[in-house]
Amino acid sequence: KPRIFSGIQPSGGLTLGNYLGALKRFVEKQDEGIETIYCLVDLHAITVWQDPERLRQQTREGAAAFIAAGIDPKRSILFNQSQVTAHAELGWIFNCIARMGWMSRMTQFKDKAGKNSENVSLGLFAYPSLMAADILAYHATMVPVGDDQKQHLELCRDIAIKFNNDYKVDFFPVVEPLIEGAATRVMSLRDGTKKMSKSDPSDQSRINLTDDADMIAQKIRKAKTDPEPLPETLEGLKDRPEAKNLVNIYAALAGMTPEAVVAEYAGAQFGTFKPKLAELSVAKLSPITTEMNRLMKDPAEIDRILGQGAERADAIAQPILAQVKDIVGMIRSR
Ligand code: AQP
Repeated sequence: KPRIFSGIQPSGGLTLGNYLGALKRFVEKQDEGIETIYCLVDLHAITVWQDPERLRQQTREGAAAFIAAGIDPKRSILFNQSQVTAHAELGWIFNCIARMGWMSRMTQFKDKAGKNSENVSLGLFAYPSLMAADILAYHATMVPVGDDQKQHLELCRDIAIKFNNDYKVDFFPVVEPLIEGAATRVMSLRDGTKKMSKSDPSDQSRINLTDDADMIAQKIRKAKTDPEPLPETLEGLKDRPEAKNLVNIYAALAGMTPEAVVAEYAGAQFGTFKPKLAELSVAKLSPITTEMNRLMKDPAEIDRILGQGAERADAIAQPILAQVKDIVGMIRSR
């Protein structure tokens, strides 16, 4: 039976990139009736130092965003990672399966560590092996993510295969990334070659799910573009990363293909297209923002939902972890 797992880091407020690349698709998968498990990955978030009070706040805000976007905590399992200890335990076992060389080839690690790799946390290096544990602790086979996570999911496969080979078992399934839709990589509004990111120092580079209508309109108006009008066909967006990004965002929000957006706006100037994009963004995002704000008024209720989700997640992960311990040769006598 197919089972979906995915997560988002509560390392900041969620962006339009997280929404289109991940959250919106989490909801679609839930609504298709597939078993869905979604997680605020707080253990991953602390691979970079987080202020404790803000981490709590961002985890609740993330949960509120999931629910406001359409995740139903009855139909999906929604929880924060640290409440289910199987993640950390299996993560350790995978640290002993994964190879240093595999990890050193991860582009996200190289990007985040920059020139300072001696001084980043050991956790940041091991990030992908914990991510493999997140998924495989549930024997999940499908993982909806943005394009930036493709390499980590290939590594997750490598870990599953090596575990199965090392212990001569057929235990962990092969995981399939679900990277689909018009906005698998939403780019920065200031630089069409950089990913839109929570941690970009410029707030103008991203749309946050907490931005109000005026802020969204202002950021889109100021978004970097070139002076050319929109082309007749997609081919004409080649080498125009900023223009292409805005078209892709429009397509994903409207539920259209990028081809259809270009066909509709062929020859239009950005002076015409940007207000339309702003209008569409506000129409799609402001109901989510309003609902998030309402949910955030009752943090105890959010914590209760996360706790219940964690119990359900634990019930799936514990038996799988117990089997892993048996396979590896660990005594379980209590
Ligand atoms: N720009 C993006 N376009 C499409 N999808 C994206 N995702 C992130 N940015 C984009 C997808 O969102 C999910 C959760 O990401 P994450 O929070 O675990 O970490 P991240 O990818 O590192 O996100 P950020 O925003 O860039 O955070 P920081 O700056 O803290 O690292 C993933 O499925 C991801 O693909």
